[in-house]
Amino acid sequence: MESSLTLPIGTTLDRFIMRGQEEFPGATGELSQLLRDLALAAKVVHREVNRAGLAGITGAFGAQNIQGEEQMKLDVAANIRFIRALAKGGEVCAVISEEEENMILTGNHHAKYVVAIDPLDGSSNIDIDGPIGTIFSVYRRLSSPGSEPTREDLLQPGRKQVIAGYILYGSSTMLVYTAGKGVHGFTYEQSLGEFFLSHPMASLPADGKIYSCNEGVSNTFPAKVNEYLSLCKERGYSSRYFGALVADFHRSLLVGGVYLYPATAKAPKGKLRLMLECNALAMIAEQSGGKASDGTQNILDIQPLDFHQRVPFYIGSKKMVDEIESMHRS
Ligand code: AHM
Ligand code: MG
Repeated sequence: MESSLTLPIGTTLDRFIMRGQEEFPGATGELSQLLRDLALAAKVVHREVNRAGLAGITGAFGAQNIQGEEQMKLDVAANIRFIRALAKGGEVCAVISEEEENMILTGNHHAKYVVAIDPLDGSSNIDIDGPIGTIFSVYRRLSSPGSEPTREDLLQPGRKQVIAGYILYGSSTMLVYTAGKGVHGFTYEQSLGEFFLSHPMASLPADGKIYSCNEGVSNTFPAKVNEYLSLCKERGYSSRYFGALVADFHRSLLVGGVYLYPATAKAPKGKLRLMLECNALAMIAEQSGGKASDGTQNILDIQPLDFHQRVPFYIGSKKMVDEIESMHRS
């Protein structure tokens, strides 16, 4: 048996992307470069997350985002890092971000791609050293390269994503993405400064025994959702909730389960943003055997009308999401 001292070092994200590119004759390498730009920004944010307490970047920034939510210093720092990386990389002509009201034009009018990003999700975990994440979606623009990008370039259903992914800053930092051919996870090796392939062709279990939601506000959930939660309890399922979507979803990806954020009294349309949080995870779920729904339809089929549009969100093991949908129908 091979000693752990001599195990091969593994496949870096860069090498994996290059191999993937070779499968598409005629590929120009722009998407590969875009992914590398995101990975570079992820490394910088990883560093900032890890020393946040020392570098004085925990706590509130002192301003609110356009939804009136308090911005944390790390929210603002991550937003700058990712947008700068995408603008400098040159492959993206426009970006929308949870932290920005309007579309940001990068100045690269000749670029073919647009990006929707939540630079730092689960902000309330920053100051307690809990897991947080970055969520991103890449689309091919609809307008002609060379012209000024339009709102419609971004307002595309999740089905049109060419790449979707997330970065989880947890007990280790992981980058998970799909380009439509399965889902692959990479773990960050800090001392080498590289993401290494650790979860090739991840498969989200078809069924699970964990449900994940903010039960503290369940008295304002729709009755059908509470019926489902009662069923989970009758079956002896476990409840787990980080309060950070990426971390809660990542658990489902690895061991199965369902995450629920229905409409509540405080968030009558749901809390999570279709374009900035839900679509990317929905594509990853589908590509790994899972499913995402708003209770009545597949998240990926919803035509967005607004960059910051919210939806009720159910995601995870297919059987569990199907059951939630059928309870909504009944
Ligand atoms: P944020 O984008 O302001 O961080 O909010 C999104 C987060 C999700 O990551 C998480 O699942 C959810 O909000 C938690 O909300 P709540 O505190 O209402 O349970
Ligand atoms: Mg968010």
